[in-house]
Amino acid sequence: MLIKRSPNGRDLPFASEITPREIYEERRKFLARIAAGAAAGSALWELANRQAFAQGAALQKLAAQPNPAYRTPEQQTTFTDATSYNNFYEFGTDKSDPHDNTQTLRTRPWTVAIEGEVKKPVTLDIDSLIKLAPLEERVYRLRCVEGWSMVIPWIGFSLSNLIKQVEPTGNAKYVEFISLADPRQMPGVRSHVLDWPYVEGLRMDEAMHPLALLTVGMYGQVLPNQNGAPVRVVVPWKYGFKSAKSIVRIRFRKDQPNTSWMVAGPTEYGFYSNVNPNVDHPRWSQATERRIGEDGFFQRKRKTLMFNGYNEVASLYSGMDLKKYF
Ligand SMILES: Nc1nc2c(c(=O)[nH]1)N[C@H]1C(S)=C(S)[C@@H](COP(=O)(O)O)O[C@H]1N2
Ligand SMILES: [Mo]
Repeated sequence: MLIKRSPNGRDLPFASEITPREIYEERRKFLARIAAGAAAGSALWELANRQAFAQGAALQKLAAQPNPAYRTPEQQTTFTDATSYNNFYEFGTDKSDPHDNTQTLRTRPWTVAIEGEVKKPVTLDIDSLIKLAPLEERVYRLRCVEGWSMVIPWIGFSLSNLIKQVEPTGNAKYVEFISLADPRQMPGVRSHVLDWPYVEGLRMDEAMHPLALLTVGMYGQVLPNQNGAPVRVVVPWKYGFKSAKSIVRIRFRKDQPNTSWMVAGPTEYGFYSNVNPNVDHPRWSQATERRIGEDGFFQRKRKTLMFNGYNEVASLYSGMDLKKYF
């Protein structure tokens, strides 16, 4: 795959990603015909499948009611940017790797085990999980600790809907999110950049906050693989790495989980990781950010906002020294 680099080093979208929908539909029909015929299972089938994925084969539509409480006047990031500039280390560490490599991720069948300090532990099939509560569209900013941000129309429902159903015990003080770690589907898992599986976590009251979104789609469609299909969390007041992708296990615990990023760099990544312009990363400032899509010579630097602008979460941290609990 030829990747053109823009002068600032950011990958430009492939022309093929802006293929009109009719053309994807044709390609899909073509693929279905191949699948039905002798080519199925052959190298040709594999090749066609890979190519269709890389060219942005149409994703299944997902209906969701826009929730007016979670809108923003800011311009939304384009679908192309949101699906070609990603972090998903299970597929490689370059921003283009998730786009290029996640076609090997199999999102059906998929189950999520809900376990630990709950009265009703359960293993849910993804298709029943999606039906636990009405799907909403919520436009959230997501800011990466690296200093860039996007504005994305996510689809999902408050994680609290799921938590209430499994009835946490009095011992449940934290929730741990565990991503799939299958080296056959995820080539990056063979490298040692992080301790696999990818583990993230929230304090119970954070997880219960209505903003914390159990996410199954974006832009009116199911989640693209590179964005963490079939289910991830989005915690918009925290740095992006708290929003674990492709989750297979949600565990309720007494003690604070050891998250992958804390293990990788304890002085750089704390458990809370709230977006905070007053607490710099040891190697760079967190005072400003660049909005993906605004790149270019005259790119404007945006001021990073406390809690990424989601001030309604401030009361969760009253009395806490957020420099100490970074
Ligand atoms: N399992 C897993 N989840 C992950 C990551 C990852 O490498 N593996 N990267 C995180 C980081 S650093 C960011 S910024 C966001 C990016 O989400 P997006 O690609 O959908 O914008 O996903 C987060 N979730
Ligand atoms: Mo990130």
